[in-house]
Amino acid sequence: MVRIKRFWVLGIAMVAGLFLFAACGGGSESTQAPSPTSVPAATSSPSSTGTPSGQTTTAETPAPATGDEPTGTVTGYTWQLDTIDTNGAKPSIAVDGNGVPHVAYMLEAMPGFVKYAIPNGDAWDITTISTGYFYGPLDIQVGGDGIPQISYHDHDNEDAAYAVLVDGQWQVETIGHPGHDGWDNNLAIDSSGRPHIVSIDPSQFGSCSGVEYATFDGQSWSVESVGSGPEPYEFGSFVALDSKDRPHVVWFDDGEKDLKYAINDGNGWAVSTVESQGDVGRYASIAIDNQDNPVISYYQPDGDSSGYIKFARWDGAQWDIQRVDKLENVFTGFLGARKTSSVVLDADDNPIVAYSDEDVVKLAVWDGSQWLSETAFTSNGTPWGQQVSMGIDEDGVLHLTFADVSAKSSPGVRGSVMYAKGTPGARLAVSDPSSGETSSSQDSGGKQTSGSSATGQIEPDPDWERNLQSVRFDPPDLDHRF
Ligand SMILES: [Ca+2]
Ligand SMILES: [Ca+2]
Repeated sequence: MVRIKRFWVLGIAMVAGLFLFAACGGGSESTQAPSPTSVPAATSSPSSTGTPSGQTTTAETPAPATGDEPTGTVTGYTWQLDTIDTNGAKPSIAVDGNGVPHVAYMLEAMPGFVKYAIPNGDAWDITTISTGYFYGPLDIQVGGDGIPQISYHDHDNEDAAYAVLVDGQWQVETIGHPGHDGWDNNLAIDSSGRPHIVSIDPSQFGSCSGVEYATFDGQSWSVESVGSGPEPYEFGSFVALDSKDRPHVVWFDDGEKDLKYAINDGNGWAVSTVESQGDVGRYASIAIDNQDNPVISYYQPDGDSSGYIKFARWDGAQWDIQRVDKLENVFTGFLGARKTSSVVLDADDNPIVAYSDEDVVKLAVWDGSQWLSETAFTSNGTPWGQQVSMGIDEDGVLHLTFADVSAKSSPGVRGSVMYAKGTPGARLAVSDPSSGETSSSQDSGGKQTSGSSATGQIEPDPDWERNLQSVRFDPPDLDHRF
């Protein structure tokens, strides 16, 4: 009966959505870019590490020593693959200050679960945090205090949910707020150890609120609209905090088919457009560099099942946008792609992007002048979940989690939750960027095999443009709100 009721509710929501545009006033003024004002002080000096430009160039990589077999891969990473759990979906990962990966994953079922895993020797310690009817993506982060926190959508309570590990016990609470909200959850932890959660109060359930932002002051939660206007779930939302704890938020504007960005400098949200040409900006991931400037990876469909992974970097004055790679086997929709890419920055602020479709999990590394891309894992008949989450530790080791999908039907997908560790090492010489090279890397999991490697010579983007809209940042210092 619960199942019948749920689908009935979904049906009502879909009908309600037809009237939403008018109900919300049909306006999208709140998504207009703010008037150009000052450039953030923190970005006045450009990165010294080679800001990505819109053009690709050939690396001047020395040839391998004569007579030696090249070791390593194009990107230089050696991979170890491990299965965390054979029943789960939509995992997320965070790496603590000791380089230990913390993984959260879920099952979208009635009942489903949210679980937490950390390595213990050669195995994983797995804890069930909550059981019920939940939807992903969820997110996990670890604060500077080493405490893991998780956020997700509680479909029973129709709210965002939050869990934190306190004295060895998980404490779970829902973040009560009007609307069937808390979808497409993403979490950041500030310098005080407090959570900042961005999620969608979706138009499918009649809301005009769209992207919502929740904070906790130690006593209670506050939830506010970022100013997106009405948005559906399915395309993700992502938040990162800079060194001043200012939240930077990205999402896909489904009405305009644009990639949107917002920052709150303490005086409210300033919303602007990162890229607007064509249908662009789904499943965005954001990170903040050492200059407090945002970098974003995202997806641009190019047909029903293919599209580009793109990358945008705020260089202090404008967004530099370029293509990273192309995915050929993307399945979209309610049971399809979600967090298709994940971006991190290395110690030199060079971006590293992991991304996935149903066939491959790939990695692209910006080496200062070009993207080096490589297939880390290829599916062996069971499709990948097209969702990857990545962290980087202080040694530059990459920690990835993703899942395969052995069953795909409502209410959700399920399969095996994987963990991959990428240890940096020697990069292969890049002799001819236009032709792919093949190499192999370790495959400790035995289930999937590593595949081809190539430099990232992606055809020029005909839609490429520099978005000259300034973003209102300006505060010399942000008073911490806590
Ligand atoms: Ca609610
Ligand atoms: Ca709400």
